Amino acid sequence: GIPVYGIPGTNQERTFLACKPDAVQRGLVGDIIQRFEKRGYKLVGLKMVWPSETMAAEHYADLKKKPFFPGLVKFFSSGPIVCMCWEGKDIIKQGRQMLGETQPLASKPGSIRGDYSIDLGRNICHGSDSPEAAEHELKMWFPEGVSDYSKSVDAWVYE
Ligand code: IDP
Ligand code: MG
Repeated sequence: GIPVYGIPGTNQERTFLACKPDAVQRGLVGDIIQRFEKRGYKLVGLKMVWPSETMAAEHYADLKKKPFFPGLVKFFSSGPIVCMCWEGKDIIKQGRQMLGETQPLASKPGSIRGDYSIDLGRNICHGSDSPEAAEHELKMWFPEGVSDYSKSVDAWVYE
């Protein structure tokens, strides 16, 4: 089979997206999943996890030196998150665009953050920002792997 992080640059590119604790609390999980499903992307991994502070700190390791890091780790481990692995053409970049900007107030209506959030520290979703990040995050959150399967509808999504 292919690696958990897929094959970047192909229709089997994969990314790690997560509904953060605020999205779970606010009942936004179904909507977030539906946006990617409806667009034609393939859900290949899905589970709920309550991150420990250690996992949260590892997930955001690149932000360790930022003043908001302790608050971020506390928030990310404050309740369960929904971990997702999505597959499809250009999914890493498209996923980020569908999320919106890091700052919800700068996010366009129609994006997830633009439609459902206001404050930076409550921006409801996470998405890998590069192929390297996707590989690291998918290995970290899906050590057991994801589901490799084909969908016959793909012939109606891809030309
Ligand atoms: P991203 O989630 O759009 O990739 P990052 O820069 O990787 O943004 O930051 C991770 C998360 O940390 C953001 O989604 C946001 O919730 C939080 N964050 C980023 N910058 C700040 C800040 O200046 N103050 C408070 N929280 C921040
Ligand atoms: Mg980031």
